[in-house]
Amino acid sequence: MTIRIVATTPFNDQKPGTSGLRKKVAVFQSSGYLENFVQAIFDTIFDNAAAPPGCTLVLGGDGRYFNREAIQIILRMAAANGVAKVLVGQGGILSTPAASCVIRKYATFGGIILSASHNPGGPDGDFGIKYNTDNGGPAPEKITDAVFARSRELTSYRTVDAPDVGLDQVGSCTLGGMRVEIIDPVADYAELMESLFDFGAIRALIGSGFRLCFDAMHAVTGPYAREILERRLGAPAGTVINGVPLPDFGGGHPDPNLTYAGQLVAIMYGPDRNAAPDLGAASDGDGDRNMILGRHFFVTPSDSLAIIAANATLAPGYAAGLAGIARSMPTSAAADRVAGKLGVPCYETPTGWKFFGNLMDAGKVTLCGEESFGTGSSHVREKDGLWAVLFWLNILAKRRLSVEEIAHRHWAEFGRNIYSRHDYEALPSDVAAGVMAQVKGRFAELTGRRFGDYRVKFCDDFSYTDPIDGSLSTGQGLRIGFDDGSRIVFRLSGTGTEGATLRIYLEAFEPDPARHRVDAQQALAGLIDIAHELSQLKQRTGRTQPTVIT
Ligand code: VG1
Ligand code: CO
Repeated sequence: MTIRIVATTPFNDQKPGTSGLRKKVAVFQSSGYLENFVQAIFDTIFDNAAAPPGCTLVLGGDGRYFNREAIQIILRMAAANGVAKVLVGQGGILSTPAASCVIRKYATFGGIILSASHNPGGPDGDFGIKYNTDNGGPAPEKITDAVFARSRELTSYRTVDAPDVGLDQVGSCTLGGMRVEIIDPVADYAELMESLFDFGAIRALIGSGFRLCFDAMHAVTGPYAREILERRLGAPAGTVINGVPLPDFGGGHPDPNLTYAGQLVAIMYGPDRNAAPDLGAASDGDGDRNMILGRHFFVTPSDSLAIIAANATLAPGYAAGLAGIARSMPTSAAADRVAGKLGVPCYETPTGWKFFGNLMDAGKVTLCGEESFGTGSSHVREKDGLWAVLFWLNILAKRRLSVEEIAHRHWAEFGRNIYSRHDYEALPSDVAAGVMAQVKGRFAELTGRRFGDYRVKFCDDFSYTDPIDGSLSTGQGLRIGFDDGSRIVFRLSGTGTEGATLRIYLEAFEPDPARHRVDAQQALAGLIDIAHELSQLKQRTGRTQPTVIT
C-alpha cells in the first residue's frame, strides 16, 4: 500500500460549533475541505502522526446527501493514517446514539459521526462531521479546540489509492491493509434498549389497544424504529411514518418540533381528539432528539426530562435510582425540583451534550437533558431520541394513564415550570451580536430593577467550570433571573450555517394547579415584553415575530 501525501492549503473556518463542524454541502465538497478537517482530527488524536497499534474507529452517519462519498474519503484517509480497523454502519448509516453505543460496546478508540443533525440535507443543504472519544461521547472542548488549531496550519493530508468499499452488505474486507467491517447499524443498539426497558410490559400495553405514531422524518431513525417498535414490540406496521431515510429527508427539515414535524402534529391534534393515537413521537436527522406528544398535548423537553426522572425507577435499567441529573443552562428548572425531592444532585452545564460526558463518566449523573428536544442517560454518551420514546412507553405501560394526565399529575406534585423558546433565524451576524451586546450593556443597571411585577434578582454571562477536570467555558449565554424564579436567557446558536440564530429562552414558575392549564405564550407574555425591551429586538432586527416558537 502506498500512502499518498496530498498538498492542501489550510482553511481558517473549521471551528467546530455546539456539535461538530457544520457547513453547506458545497463547502464540504470543495477540494480538500473534508480531507483537511479529517487530517486535523487524526493529527490531534494520534501521537507522532500514526494511529496506535490495533486502533479501531467507528464510522457512520445520518444518511444525508454526501454521506457515502464522505465515508469513502475517510476510510482511505484512515488507512493512510495507520488505523487498523473501522466499523462502518451498513449503508453508511449509524444514528448518533447508536454510534455512541457501538464505540462503547466494542471499546474502540473513538468514532467519526457524519451528521448535521436537524439541519436540512440535500445538495443545497448542510453536512457535518464530529469526532467522539472512546467513552462514546462528543470530544470535549480541549480536543475540538486543538483540531481547529491544527486545521489552520495543515499543509497536507494522507490518503491511499484504493477503490471504494461496498457499504451495503454486512461483512468485512480490507482497504490498503486496514480492515473494514460493515456492521448491522441497528442490532447492538436494539439489544441495549431491550436491556434497559420492560419490553414485555410495553408489548402488553400495545396489545391492549394503545396506539402510537412515530415520525422518523425520512431521517436515520426509520430502520431503528421499525425494528424496535414494529418488530420487537409488536406495534402494527405503519406505526412508523416517514420511515425510509432519504438523502434530502424528503425535502423536509428533520427537526422534531411543533413547526417542522407538521404531519405528526396534524395526526395528534386532529379534529376528533379521540381518534388520535395515545402517544406521538418524532426524532431528528441523526436520531438523538425526540419530541413527545399526547392527544392534543405537547410535552416540553424540559418537562419530559423531569417526568422521566420522577418515574425512572419504573424502568428496569434505572430501578436502582438515579445518581444525579444534569441539564443545560437554558433548560427549565423542572428537573431541579425532581432532583431536590429525590435528594440527588442537579448540575447546570452549558448547551451541548459534550458537557455531560465527564459527569456521566464520573458516575455523578444518570440522566441528562436539554430544552432542545434532547434527553438521554449514561447508557451511552449522546442524547438518544428512541431511548426517550421507549422510556415514555415504559412509564405509560406501568402507570396506564394518558400522556396529558401524567404531565398534569407531575405539575400538581412539583409545580409547573412554564417554558418557551423563541428563535430568530438567519439574522445578519453583526445584528445578532449587536442584540447580545445591547443586553450585556444593560447588566450594570439591572440588578434590583423592577419591570412591573418582576424584579431582577441577578444577571450574568453564564460560565461553567467542569467539576471533574476543572476546565472553564465562558460566554455561554446571558441570564436574567427574577425574584419569583422566572428567567430570560439570550444565546446565539452554534449549529447554524446561515448568518446567526438568536435564541430567547423564557421560563416562569406556577405553583398553583388551578393555573396549570394556561397557554404558555400567554403566561410568558410579560417576560416576552421585558426581553424585547431589554434587547431592542424590533429596532435592531426589524423582526416582529420569531421564526420558530417552541
Ligand atoms: C442546538 C441546541 C443544543 C444541542 C445542539 C446539538 O445547539 O440548542 O441544545 O445540543 O443543537 O443538537 P445551538 O448551538 O444551535 O443552540 V444536534 O441534535 O444538532 O446534535
Ligand atoms: Co441531532
